[in-house]
Parts: sequence; structure tokens; C-alpha cells
Amino acid sequence: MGVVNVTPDSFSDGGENLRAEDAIASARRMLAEGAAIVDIGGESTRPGSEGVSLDEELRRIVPVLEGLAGSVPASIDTAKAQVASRALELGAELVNDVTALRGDPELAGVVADAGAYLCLMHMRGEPRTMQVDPTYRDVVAEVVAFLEARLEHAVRAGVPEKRILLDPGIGFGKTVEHNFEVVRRLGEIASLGRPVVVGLSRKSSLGKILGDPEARTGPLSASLAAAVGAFERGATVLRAHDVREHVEALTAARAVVG
Ligand code: HH2
Repeated sequence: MGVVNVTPDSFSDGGENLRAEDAIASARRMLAEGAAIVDIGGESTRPGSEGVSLDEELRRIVPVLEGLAGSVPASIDTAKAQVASRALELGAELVNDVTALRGDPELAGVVADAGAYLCLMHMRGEPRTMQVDPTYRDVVAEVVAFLEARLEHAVRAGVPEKRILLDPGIGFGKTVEHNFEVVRRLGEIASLGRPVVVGLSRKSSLGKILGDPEARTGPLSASLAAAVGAFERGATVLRAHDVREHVEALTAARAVVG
């Protein structure tokens, strides 16, 4: 899953794809490089972020999806029902909701009515405050229980289980240790029986384990190693900014597995 953030302030690629023509070109390039789907987002959820208005989010993503005109398999990274609805009309096929249907009560119905795929992600707290001393008794058990409950909620709201993916939410209300424990024990999340999405690409935990406690991002080399580790532990979809390198690394990892 390639990442195209149509934002000025995303943690690693803010501003790169803010102009629609740049975002469209990035999405096309990612498809050519081997992405199965491109996740388009108009709101940063980096730690400390405040969110954007409905109008602004629509203003960012609509021209991109119009320009792509269904030529690239697209996912919409939003928690807003009206943004998801417009994106699905314009050809998106998956809604990636970092709030796991807790942000907008209308979103489940929009996904169900469109017959779209849905990614439910674990997050502790909200982006503005989520990195303020997150604590868990057992992070993996709590993520599994949360995702199981949100999966049940989504199915009750009319989204067929076979269209739902689950994501432990790397960096969303978790310390460096929490993030790596989640990846180490990813099999426990995969045991819920749904495809597992993992987004480690460029995340600050990768920079922090390399010795910079103030890191805001992590390098490509560490992103690739972590993606391969997640793949080996059962990840189905790797959400990544550097698509060509991830496709190459994961192709090699798959060859090793055989
Ligand atoms: N991470 C980010 C955003 N959306 N969605 C899923 N399902 N999983 C993730 O790990 C995930 C996500 C944060 O990364 P990015 O989009 O690059 O940054 P920002 O939120 O600052 O736009």
C-alpha cells in the first residue's frame, strides 16, 4: 500500500504531494513500482496534529481522485463519512479509518452501502495527545481485544467481515517498546482471521532505536527491515512511502520463505 499524503504537515512527506498534480503523479508512479493500492489522505494524524475541516479535506483529496479517474486502485485515509462517501463515488475501493469507526457515526453506513473494503486501526487516545505516556498492561492483548470489538461493531453496522482489514496502529498511542512488541507478536493479531495492515514506514520509532531519542522519522533502511520482519510474522499489507524499495525487499523476503 503506497502512501500519498495530500497535506502540508504529514510527518515524513508533508508538502510533497500537496498539489493535486504531484499527488496524481506519485500515485501513478507507486502503481508502476508495484503498489497494489495507493492510500490517499488529506489529514495528517501525526502526534500532536489538530485535524482539518471537512471542506479543507475535500479540497485536498477530490482533485486527486478526479485526476486519477479510477486508473489507480485507491484507498481513502479518512475518519469522515462525507470524505469517504465522495472518495468512493470517485472510485476509491477501501476506507482506511484510523479511528476504527469511532470518529464519525455515519462512516460505517457509507462503507456498507458502497460495498467498500474497510481498514480498522488501533489507536490509544487521539493524535493531539496519544504519545503522552501511553501505558498498557499487555499491549498486544489490548490491541487484539480492541480490534476484535471494532470488527464486531463494523459487522453489526453492515460491513461484511470479508471486506475488513485490521491494523495494530504502529505509533498511535504506543512507545517504541510497544511498537516493536506489537510487530514481534503480530501472529496474535493475525489470529483474528482478517488480513493485517502494518504501517512502519519512516516512523519515528525506527529513528529512535538508531540512537536519536528526538527522532521524528526513521530511515528507509530501517523501514525495509521492519517491513520484512512484519511480513514474516503475518502482515498482509505493508503501508509504505517508498514503494519500489518495499516491493523489492518484500519480493526477496517472499522468495526466502518460498
Ligand atoms: N499511519 C499513518 C496514517 N495512516 N493508517 C493505517 N491504517 N496504518 C498506519 O500505520 C497509518 C495510517 C501515519 O503515517 P503518514 O500517513 O505518513 O503520516 P501523517 O498521518 O502525518 O499524514
